[in-house]
Amino acid sequence: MISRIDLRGSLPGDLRDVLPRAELDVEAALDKVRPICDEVRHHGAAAVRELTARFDGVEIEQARVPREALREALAGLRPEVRAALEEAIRRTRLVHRDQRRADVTTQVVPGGTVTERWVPVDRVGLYVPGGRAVYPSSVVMNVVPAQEAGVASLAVTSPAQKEFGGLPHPTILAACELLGVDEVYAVGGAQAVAMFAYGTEECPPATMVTGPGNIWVAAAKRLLKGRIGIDSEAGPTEIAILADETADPVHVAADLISQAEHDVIAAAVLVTDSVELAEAVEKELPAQVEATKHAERIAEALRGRQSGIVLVDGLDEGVEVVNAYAAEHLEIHTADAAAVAARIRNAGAIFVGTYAPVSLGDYLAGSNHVLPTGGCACHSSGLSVQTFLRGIHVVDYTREALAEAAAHVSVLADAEDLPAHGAAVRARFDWRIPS
Ligand code: HSO
Ligand code: ZN
Repeated sequence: MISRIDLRGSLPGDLRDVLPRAELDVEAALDKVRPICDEVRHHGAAAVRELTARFDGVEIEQARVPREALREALAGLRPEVRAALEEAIRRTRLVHRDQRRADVTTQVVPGGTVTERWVPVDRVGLYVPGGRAVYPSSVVMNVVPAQEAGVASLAVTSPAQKEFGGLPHPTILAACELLGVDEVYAVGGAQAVAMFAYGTEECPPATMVTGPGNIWVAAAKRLLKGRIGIDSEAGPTEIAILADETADPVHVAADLISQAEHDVIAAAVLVTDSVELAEAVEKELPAQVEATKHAERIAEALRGRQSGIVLVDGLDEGVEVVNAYAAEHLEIHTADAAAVAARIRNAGAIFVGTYAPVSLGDYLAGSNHVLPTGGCACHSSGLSVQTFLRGIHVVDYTREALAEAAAHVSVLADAEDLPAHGAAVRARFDWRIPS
């Protein structure tokens, strides 16, 4: 059900070549997405409606979800789902509130200061996937950091669903209402990103678009990046587990399965130095898969070449492998899990020990679940308050402080053959400072 990759002996030079990984060809989708974005750019709301009819098979009169529909969705939400969402919001808010940053002023010289001022972007469009994946939890993970960053204008969009009368899934609407987001659109795919990027008669343009989506959403984000800020192009979800002989194969199998549940191209990777554990997990997987609801999807994900059990000689090699893999989620199931976790440099999020499964992080740990995939964890972080802030340097120098720097500025300007730069400083001092 899952392949084995035996790296015992010696580790290859470039580990990334031998480790399992899903490939998502966003580049190939760009050509399809370009005309869609152009239509929205030139024909606004009418194009959004037409594209929604074409791609989602839903005729909508307007993209904006009426306020009343949000209230009704919350009223119709099962009480236990409401309670769970409220607790998820509370915990996520706790963590993200602590991410807020104070402005920092550095006195560089007497009379010369630089302040880094953290300013939220003006308006954010949050994409929430629809279709097979109904993720109210992703509404929480996107909205909370934006709110805690102080973003003044927040809009959510999610695909129109035929079965819900052209509105997004009611649980998504209910989550928006719980979070106090009243600007919601029933638009999905590339046209949703374009709607936020260019604006339409119905929807003012946004400065930034965040949130996970399918390949068309990722392609539109790549295409329109620059005009809008984006977070990351979230690819299929990944779980890596680093485990030794102390790990419980039942837990390991259950956690691999939990993320394989997302998609047939989701990745589940176990890295271990214990052949006994590998064998026990190989035995455990089919039994657990068979008993679960989405058995076929999960089996396909586990069989796919993006998933596998990687055998290594020891924990040191295991750490090296998972650092090279840079998983979106990394679980550590080893004797001293916290010590091993401290040695991890590349991961979207690290889950330490038996009682911190990824599923906890998906909903209720307080951490964010919008995380870098496809190895991007070696250079990027997950969604946070920081995603929505810009650090603006505010430079404030007195006459004396500038005078003191003027000669150095002139020398460097001349060294770059940009003498007018030096002159701009000297102009304030009757040109008297020599260059
Ligand atoms: N594991 C997904 C997030 C998610 N799981 C949402 C369940 N719902 C990507 O981090
Ligand atoms: Zn998940």
